[in-house]
Formats: sequence, structure tokens, C-alpha cells
Amino acid sequence: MLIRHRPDLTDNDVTDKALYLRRREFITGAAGLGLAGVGLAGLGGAAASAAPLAFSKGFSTTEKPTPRNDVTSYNNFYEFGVDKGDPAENAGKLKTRPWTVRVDGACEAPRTFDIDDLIKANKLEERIYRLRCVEGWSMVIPWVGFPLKDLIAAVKPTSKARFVAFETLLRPSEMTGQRWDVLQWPYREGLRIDEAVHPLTLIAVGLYGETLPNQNGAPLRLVVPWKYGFKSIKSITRISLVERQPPTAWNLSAPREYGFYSNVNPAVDHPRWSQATERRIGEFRRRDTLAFNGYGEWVADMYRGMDLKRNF
Ligand SMILES: Nc1nc2c(c(=O)[nH]1)N[C@H]1C(S)=C(S)[C@@H](COP(=O)(O)O)O[C@H]1N2
Ligand SMILES: [Mo]
Repeated sequence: MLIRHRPDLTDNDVTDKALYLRRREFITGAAGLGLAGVGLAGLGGAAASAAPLAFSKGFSTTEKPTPRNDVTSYNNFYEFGVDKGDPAENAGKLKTRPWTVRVDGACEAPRTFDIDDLIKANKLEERIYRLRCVEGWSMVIPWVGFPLKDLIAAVKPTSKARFVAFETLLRPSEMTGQRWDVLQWPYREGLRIDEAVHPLTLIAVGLYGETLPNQNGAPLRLVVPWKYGFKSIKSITRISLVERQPPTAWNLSAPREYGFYSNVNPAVDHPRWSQATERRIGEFRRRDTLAFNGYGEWVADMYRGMDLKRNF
């Protein structure tokens, strides 16, 4: 199935509007949460904007996307096995319709969304992002999705919504890797509320212009491009607004190795390997890893005053 996207917008158009929206949010502070349904692509050509060119990489990198075949055959999705080829081989068993996502917790309007209604109700955009796995490899992936902040705004969060907890489906009959306790199932992840409503944080429902292949997290997954890939939880069934920092699958399994924040950070090594460099899938030479995966200009402010070696 082909997803409607907007080939009429160039990267610069999209990012100009993104900058415009983002500025407005920062000015209005918490009121920015009320910007429900204002998809960037939905502004059309008329929106006023005066963006510095430096922003043109913020929302879509101009780097060459990793070939589709690599994006869909070299995966981490432990619900289907621990080897890179296992998800492509086994995820076909997962039934992704019907599918609902419960969004609840500290909000005035908790709701259960049907995935097709959710896709129809939101303006989809293409976002080409770098993805850096904590294992030391990276890709450039053209996602199709919508900002998580729009979904959060739809349920009207209260002031008690300080974190967001995410859960993947639990269904060992189809997710055959869930028969083994390599992680505590279901897979769980979490973000601080400001990270969750950051304009870069995406709910992806597609890649390369089409619906997500199961191995990439169909029918919907999170994409947080400045954090290690494991934060980008796949095949989500529940999103809860919570008061306290929620437990996360990798932190539960190895707290010394995987922290809650997990911002890409070349200066903080994993206990068992360096994070200074990475291998871009399809390339031979390693390249330097960038702080916040190259998105620091847009996200570093959220961590001002925090010790990122302790809060790894
Ligand atoms: N539910 C779930 N989500 C997950 C994982 C997983 O095992 N289960 N693996 C994570 C890891 S380690 C990475 S690097 C990315 C990989 O996403 P991709 O296969 O689409 O490139 O998914 C993340 N999301
Ligand atoms: Mo990863």
C-alpha cells in the first residue's frame, strides 16, 4: 500500500515550516501542546517563514538514504529473534490488522485509536533521519509519519504528564522470540515529556513511501533520531502519560550498559565498546559519531545543566 506523502515539498520547504512551528512552540511554552493536528506538511505554501539555511538538515538530512533492501533486512527486533536477519524472516507472522493503540494516563481524554483512523487523522510527512544503533552501526532512513506531539495533544495531557511510557505488543504466538526471556516482555521504552513533544520525535507508519514492513515495526513505531536506536520502540500498542520515569526494557536487562536517556554520545563509551565511531551500513570505513547523532543544534538545550556521563 502506498502512503500519501508530499513530493511537492522539498526538504527546505518542510524544514522552514518546521522551524517556524518550533519557534512558535518555544515561545508559547506549554501551550505548544495545544497545536493538535498542525502537521508540518499541512501548512501548504502560504505559511510565513524566514528560516536560516542551517536548519535545512534538521528535519530531513540530505545524506544519501541507506538502500531499502538494507533497511528491511538488517534489523533489531528481538520479538522475532536476536540475529539481524531474523526479523525479516519471522515478522511476516505478525498480524497488524486489526490494531489499536491505547493512549492513556495523565490526560483528560484517554482514547483507544484504531491504526487506520490514526493514519487518516494525521498529516503524514517524510522525514529522512539518521539512525544510530548502540552496537556501533548506522543507517539513513526515509520514514513516513507524524509528530508524536500531535497524538499527545489529542488526549489533552495534564500537568502530571512528566514522562511517556511506550509498550510493544505481547503476542508470543506470532512474536516467536517472546518465547525466550532475552528481555522482559513486552518491550518497553520511555521519554521525558519534553523529549516526547519535541518536533523531531516521530511516530512512523511507513518508510520509503510505503507502509512499514513488519520487521521495521509495523504498523507504527517511535523514531527518536538523537537517541540510540533501541529507544525507537516498534509495533506499539500502548502509550501512557505518567508522573514518574518509566522502566525500559534494555535498562531493566542491563542497567550499567543502557541508561534511560541513551542520547547518542561519542564521549561516553558503552562499558564493552567505544561509541566514538560507527559503521554506516553499506560503507567500509568507520565514520565519527556525532553528539546527539548530529541533532544537537535542535535538542541539546533540553539537557542543559545535566551531567550526560551520569545520565547516559
Ligand atoms: N519492540 C522492539 N523495538 C525495537 C527493538 C526491539 O528489539 N523490539 N530493537 C531496537 C533497536 S536496538 C534498534 S537499533 C531499532 C532498529 O530499527 P530498524 O530495524 O527499523 O532499523 O529498533 C529498536 N526498536
Ligand atoms: Mo540498536
